[in-house]
Amino acid sequence: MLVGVIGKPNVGKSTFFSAATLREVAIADFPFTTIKPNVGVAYLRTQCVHQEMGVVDNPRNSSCVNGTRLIPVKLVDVAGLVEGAAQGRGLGNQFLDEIRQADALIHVVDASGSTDAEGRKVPPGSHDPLKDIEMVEREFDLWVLGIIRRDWEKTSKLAEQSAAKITASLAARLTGLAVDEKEIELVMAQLHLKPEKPTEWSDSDLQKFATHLRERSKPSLIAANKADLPSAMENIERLRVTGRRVIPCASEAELLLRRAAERGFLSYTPGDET
Ligand SMILES: Nc1nc2c(ncn2[C@@H]2O[C@H](COP(=O)(O)OP(=O)(O)OP(=O)(O)O)[C@@H](O)[C@H]2O)c(=O)[nH]1
Ligand SMILES: [Mg+2]
Repeated sequence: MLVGVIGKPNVGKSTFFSAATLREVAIADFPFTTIKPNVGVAYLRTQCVHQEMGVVDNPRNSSCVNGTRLIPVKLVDVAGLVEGAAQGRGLGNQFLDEIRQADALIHVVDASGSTDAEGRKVPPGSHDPLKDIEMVEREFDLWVLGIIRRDWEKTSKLAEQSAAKITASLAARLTGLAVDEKEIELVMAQLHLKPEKPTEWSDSDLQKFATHLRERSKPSLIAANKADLPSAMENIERLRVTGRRVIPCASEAELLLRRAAERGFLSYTPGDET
């Protein structure tokens, strides 16, 4: 299981990553601190079934600590994304290549609104994090659209003339994104796109296709970070009403707690109620 940690620059992606994996990585209050991706392992907590079933377990890929099963999840923390990245701005779409195989995404946002669209510091509450979410989703979609559009005229004509399935050629070009034929078929049905007439699909159809594919193949949640700052509260509610899955977090505090626990200064297990 691979989870990509993505978002605009300077929102706390690496802090979140470090708090989750305890890996030491570069963290600083300016954009593009991270250039090369950081990879580490975090653990998902779940109740182990061995007690309920009255058996002695012997987990191979995870561990059981006092009845809590710790399931390893690989995280990849990448460079920040800015408007125009799909066309090469900022660090461009190189980072997108690093998360193409991700099974899911954690989209970190600065819920306190204290960084502008490019990740530079601004007074807390003066930037709208919803705009950042929309920008990152748009850039991701444009990148997928770029892959679909490449030689689209030729590919769609060829598929129609030879009765070869457009689904198969789309799956071949999207395989790097961990998208399969079944997902492509489902999205086509959802959008009422005729598989036998791809030359009739409009550009707006292709755009919707890219968005739906992203939503289906890269399920994501919003980590509403910097929730410790007072200006975050109102924004978190605004983000929630958009219907997205929003989890408030304070990665800096979490990282401090985990490091203190690691050094034995206090007892803290991530996910504990208190
Ligand atoms: N108040 C507050 N600050 C935070 C929190 N998490 C991170 N920060 C600060 O935000 C700044 C940016 O943190 P990074 O983790 O480097 O951010 P990033 O998104 O990885 O940045 P880039 O790699 O440059 O894109 C640092 O000064 C962190 O200390 C938080 O929960 N609350
Ligand atoms: Mg970083």
